[in-house]
Amino acid sequence: MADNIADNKLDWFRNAKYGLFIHWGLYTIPGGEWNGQLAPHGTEWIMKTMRIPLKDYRELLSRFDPDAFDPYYYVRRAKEWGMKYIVLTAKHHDGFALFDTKVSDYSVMHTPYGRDIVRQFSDACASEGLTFCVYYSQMQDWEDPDGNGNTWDYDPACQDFSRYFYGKVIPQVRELLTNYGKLGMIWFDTPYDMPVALCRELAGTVHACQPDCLINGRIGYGIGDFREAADNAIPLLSRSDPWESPMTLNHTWGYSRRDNDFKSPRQVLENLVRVVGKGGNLLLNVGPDEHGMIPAKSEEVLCAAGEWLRVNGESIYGTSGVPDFPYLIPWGGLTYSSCRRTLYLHVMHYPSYPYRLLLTGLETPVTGIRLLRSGAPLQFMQSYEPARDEHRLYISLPEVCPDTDDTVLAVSLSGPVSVQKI
Ligand code: JFZ
Repeated sequence: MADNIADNKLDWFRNAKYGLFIHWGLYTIPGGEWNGQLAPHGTEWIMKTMRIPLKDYRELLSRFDPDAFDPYYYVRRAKEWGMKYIVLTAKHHDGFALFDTKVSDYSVMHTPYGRDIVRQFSDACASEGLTFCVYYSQMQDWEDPDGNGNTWDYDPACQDFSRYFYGKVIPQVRELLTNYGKLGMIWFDTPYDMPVALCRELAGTVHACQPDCLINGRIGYGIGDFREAADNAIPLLSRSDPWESPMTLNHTWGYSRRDNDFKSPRQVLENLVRVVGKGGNLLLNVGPDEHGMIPAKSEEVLCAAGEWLRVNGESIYGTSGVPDFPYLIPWGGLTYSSCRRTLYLHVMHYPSYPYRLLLTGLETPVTGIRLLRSGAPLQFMQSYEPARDEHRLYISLPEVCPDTDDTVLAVSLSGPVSVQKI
């Protein structure tokens, strides 16, 4: 697996491993409920899923006033949690802009709050040394008569998408790439059946404004700088090209008054190890509430996962995809650093007596194994049985599990990792 060998433009992304996604907009205010009815899914889709007339949805402008919002709180917490970049929804599918756009009055500047939220995050990230990125929905726009998706206020037959594309998308993307400093990435979404020529033109606009600004895979047709996995999805096989998996903490991107089914810290770590072990980045979401605050449960989970990362970050940062082992790993997952010639075993299901772990398929000779947290050396036995063509590594573990969420063993190798193919 290529380990962080990448052209300069992608280096920061490959090394980041972990980012904070922020879904925030007018949909935050209803939080998944409208006139006593619950939105069927995705609170940020409430206008479409409940076919809310634009004249009613626009009323939310007068209620957008996040009195407790502090951008530095978000950026400092993201750093504490081990995240290296932030992706903020500058404009989601409802068409509402969190920035001071001159293209449309459908923005945060026309609310009681009246301040540029993209600007505040951009400044805070620059000040705190985090990479700032923006999400932009380039096809769906349920406010604009020529945007895709609002079939209950507008007649699709009368829509002229190119009028929307050249009248709103290109000018707003230029505003984002011109007025908010260096962006790490622009995160496009749901290209649907957008003509490939327009996707290429959009990419050209990004490159013309900021050549080093990455474009995610959802610009469409493989034009992006890296592949975007489906929501909450992890590829089966490891990949050497850069990719990212966007994930929710509960079941919705936008804030929800009802959905309290949050992933545990352990589930977050399992996903992080699986994604990083296959060569990807995990982009994990929070949906601020109407006061501009991070939901308490989100903070609790991300804080606990961040504690683990503070101690075990060596097994995540500076690693790359692990070659696919011949058997599923029943006790956890693997990450690998070629520059440190170290394979990290993430033990999430700790063995009972006799406290012995087995890894099958590793061909590279092992020179030593230690508990990452304490550095304590561990006894191990490595063997190869020709008759069964089987490489086995047995490791003796302490009786008391050092870390119930994920105990990391650092396996030092005599050379580049080599895995048996069966
Ligand atoms: C999209 C948005 O519709 C959603 O609101 C959220 O912003 C999410 C991050 O992105 O949802 C998608 C887009 C693509 C897939 C699934 C959901 N997909 O490719 O399976």
